Amino acid sequence: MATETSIKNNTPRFAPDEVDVVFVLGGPGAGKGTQSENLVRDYGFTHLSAGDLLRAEQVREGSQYGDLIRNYIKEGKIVPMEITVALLSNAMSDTLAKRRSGVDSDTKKPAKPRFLIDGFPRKLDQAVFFEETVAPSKFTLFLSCPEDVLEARLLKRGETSGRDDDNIESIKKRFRTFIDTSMPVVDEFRKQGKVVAIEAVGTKEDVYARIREGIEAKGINPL
Ligand code: UP5
Ligand code: MG
Repeated sequence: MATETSIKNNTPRFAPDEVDVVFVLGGPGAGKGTQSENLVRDYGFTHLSAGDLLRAEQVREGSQYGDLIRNYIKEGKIVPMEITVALLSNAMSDTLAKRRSGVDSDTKKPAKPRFLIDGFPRKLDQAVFFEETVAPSKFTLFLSCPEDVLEARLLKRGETSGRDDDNIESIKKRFRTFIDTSMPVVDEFRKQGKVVAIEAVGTKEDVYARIREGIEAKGINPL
């Protein structure tokens, strides 16, 4: 199990035989959150959205990072990884502790805990750091979708979402950051043969059917 020493020694906090970690990447609005919900239901994943964790930290009373996170998200910039990795790593640890203590024992779970890490890593150094210190990934589920489709989805969601970054100025900045900074992560994992790439256009159901086929080919079976 995890200790500070193990992190310093660059030994991952969670070993690959202990957990299955799948990164979910794709442009803003690609459907990472939507499809993750399906995967939780059918495959027993625990879904950890880096963006959701950051938004929760932003409004957490007593957080020293509230203003910083708010500004980064509005500008579509990537929050310093120490913050995000700590949130993700602690959420994984909490999930495993709950599982051990038998809370939630009525929900069906896979024998080996499965995590969907949604919207992370967004930068190459984050990918390296996470895999070295938290857990190596099994593969990355990459949802690809053209920008005009993404823009339409996000503007529509922006009518009701209340998200500070669902406005056209922030959306354009998020697109830029995704292309310049996050796509290299996908390209690197592709080189390693660790990407399941899915065309994320069409209905939510169509996209999900493609995802199921892709992940089952990688050995993730339904419950
Ligand atoms: N929708 C989904 N699929 C559809 C389909 N097939 N057909 C029609 N509509 C579809 O979906 C978006 C909208 O599209 C919804 O209304 C949905 O119904 C519809 P959603 O599933 O929410 O897409 P998702 O990919 O999750 O979009 P999201 O906006 O969450 O993606 P982002 O990557 O922009 O947002 P995230 O929350 O991950 O990050 C926000 C910000 O946090 C980043 O810009 C960054 O500033 C910061 N951040 C970090 O700094 N570090 C991190 O590690 C993570 C985030
Ligand atoms: Mg999301």
